[in-house]
Amino acid sequence: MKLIEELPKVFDDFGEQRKNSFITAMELKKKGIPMVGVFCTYLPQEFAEAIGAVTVSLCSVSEETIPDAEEVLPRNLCPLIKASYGFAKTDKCPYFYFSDLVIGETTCDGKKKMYEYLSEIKPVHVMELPNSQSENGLELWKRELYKLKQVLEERFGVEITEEKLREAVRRKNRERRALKAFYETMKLDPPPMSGKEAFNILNGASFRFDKEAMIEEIEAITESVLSREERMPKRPRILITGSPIGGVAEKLFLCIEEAGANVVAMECCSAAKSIDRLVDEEAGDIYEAIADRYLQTACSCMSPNPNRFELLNRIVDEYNIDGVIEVVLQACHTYNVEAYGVKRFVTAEKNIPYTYIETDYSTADTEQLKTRISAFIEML
Ligand code: BJ8
Repeated sequence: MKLIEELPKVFDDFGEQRKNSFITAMELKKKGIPMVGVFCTYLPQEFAEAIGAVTVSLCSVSEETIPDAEEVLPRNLCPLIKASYGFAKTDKCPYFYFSDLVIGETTCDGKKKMYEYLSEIKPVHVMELPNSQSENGLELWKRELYKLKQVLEERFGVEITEEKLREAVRRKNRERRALKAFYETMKLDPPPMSGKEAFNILNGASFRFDKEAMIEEIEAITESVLSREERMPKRPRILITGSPIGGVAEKLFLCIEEAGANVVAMECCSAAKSIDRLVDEEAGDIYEAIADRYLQTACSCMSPNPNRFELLNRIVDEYNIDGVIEVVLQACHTYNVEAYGVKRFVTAEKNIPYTYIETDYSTADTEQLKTRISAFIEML
């Protein structure tokens, strides 16, 4: 495998991948390739892949259209929901524009109610996600997968055979393995790149629509990162946990890195949450295997949510974490309520410092965050 010499450029390019793929999305549409817009890690992308569609995340990371969204949605709502709806409403998101179908899930209350308004603009299919990972929950989620299969087949006129589904499962697992191997390079002490660079790659990878090419690129980046002599300075090792951080990543990494710490792990949907588990490729019942894998996602919309604590436990040990920063988006009630349990687990069971910040997509609180985060990091 050829090593990449200009890694910083690759980190920057991946950071821009979301914007750069607009043109690719348009070209795919011209070729008649269906596009499925998604909002959540619970969505089993294998089904869209099995019909030859590309999936694209519609979770907005910019506050630009929040005022437009607030003409319909309440102000006191999660910025991710408002921003995503705002881009759809104003037709400013090319990925939403190109999506033939949007698939949502009944995760948090704000999101599921937002889908009702979204369906006035685009065809939307909402999957009924159970609230728990119980046997009943698994049965319900499995039924929802059969329903999804039917919806996709009817809309796109393509049959989802078991063979196609298993092929998509194998490819998606390869993708997860490649991303996980990349992510795990941050176990090195000191880490081989900054948290922001790692985040750029992970986030950007989801906007690389040619998945085979993406896997090859990620494997080459991992090799290159591992063989790199340059390392980050040795500093406290931070784990970020909580709500999705795409819309707050810029200010967050700036504050943490300026305060003199390295973000080495992210227990959020762009990182550990979405790549931690594989689907059992050998399972006799592939629907059940897919349902089980996705249902185990460690999101706070599950009650109880033991998998998040199991994942946090592993990350704290394996990445040698010195401090945990929990980031909760404004009005994200499930992460907000779960924060107490996370704090108790991190401080009492893992014996490491924890801090909590609540924020939104604006930059107005950057100075305040800097002060709070640097006080936390000083004490590590
Ligand atoms: S699996 S984290 S992508 S639901 S929209 S819950 S921030 S109030 S996005 Fe999520 Fe799926 Fe879970 Fe991941 Fe809170 Fe906002 Fe709701 Fe959110």
